[in-house]
Amino acid sequence: MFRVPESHPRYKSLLKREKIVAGIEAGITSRQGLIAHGRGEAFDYLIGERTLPAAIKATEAAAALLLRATKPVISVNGNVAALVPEKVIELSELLNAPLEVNIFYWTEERVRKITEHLERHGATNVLGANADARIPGIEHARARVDSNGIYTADVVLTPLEDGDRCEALIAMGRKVVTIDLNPLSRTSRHATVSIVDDIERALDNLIAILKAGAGTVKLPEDYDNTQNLRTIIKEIVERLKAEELKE
Ligand code: PTJ
Repeated sequence: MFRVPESHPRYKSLLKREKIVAGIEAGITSRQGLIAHGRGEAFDYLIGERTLPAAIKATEAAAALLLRATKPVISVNGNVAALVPEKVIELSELLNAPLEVNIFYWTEERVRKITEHLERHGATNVLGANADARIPGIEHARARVDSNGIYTADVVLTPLEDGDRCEALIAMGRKVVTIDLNPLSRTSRHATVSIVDDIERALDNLIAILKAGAGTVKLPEDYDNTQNLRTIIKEIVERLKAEELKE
């Protein structure tokens, strides 16, 4: 990896880029993953590269939903595997939930490489290589899921998702938690709980909330995803207006 000096004002952001590039070189991340990452970066710039108050509320709701789940599953794609392997493994241990490799730009080789990458980082329960079931209503490879994993899960965490699988899972009666910096994406709008935050920050917060034992949000009584997304958009607009005033 290109060595980014820690003193660089954009150190964290540049390091994430390096992880995505390394993921591509290792055959884990798709080349399209670079474009997806760039879109995420652009939203993060508007957000101010910090966790918005409404995103904390969403993260607490996600923690409540995942803790209440009888069979939670964490979906992992090429970007997630490159950026936060240790964090998804820690989350999977805290929730006793399997990781399932589920990718849009599917190749058998990439599924194997992502699985091995997660196992090298210590994961012991990685599904996806023997995807033997199909999510109805999806024509692309994301439909391929494990009958012991996403197919029979009650709550699925799908970070950095590309849209229609979230809708299809909801149509199957599943609850979906997503992490997506774009509050306007189809995934964000259709999920049960959308955390509009960078994956690294969101997982750090989620893990801290789970370790602390509880959040303040008790789903489903006091959580409304659409309302939370509206608040997120207001918080972004307020930040942009405040920036406008600075010289
Ligand atoms: O590994 P594969 O084959 O499954 O492909 C993965 C990608 C991400 C390439 C694929 O799912 C895709 O094309 O996704 P999209 O449609 O670009 O959507 C990804 C979403 O993730 C976008 O809305 C981005 O804003 C968001 N995003 C990107 N980077 C981050 C992010 N959200 C949170 N944290 C990030 N670091």
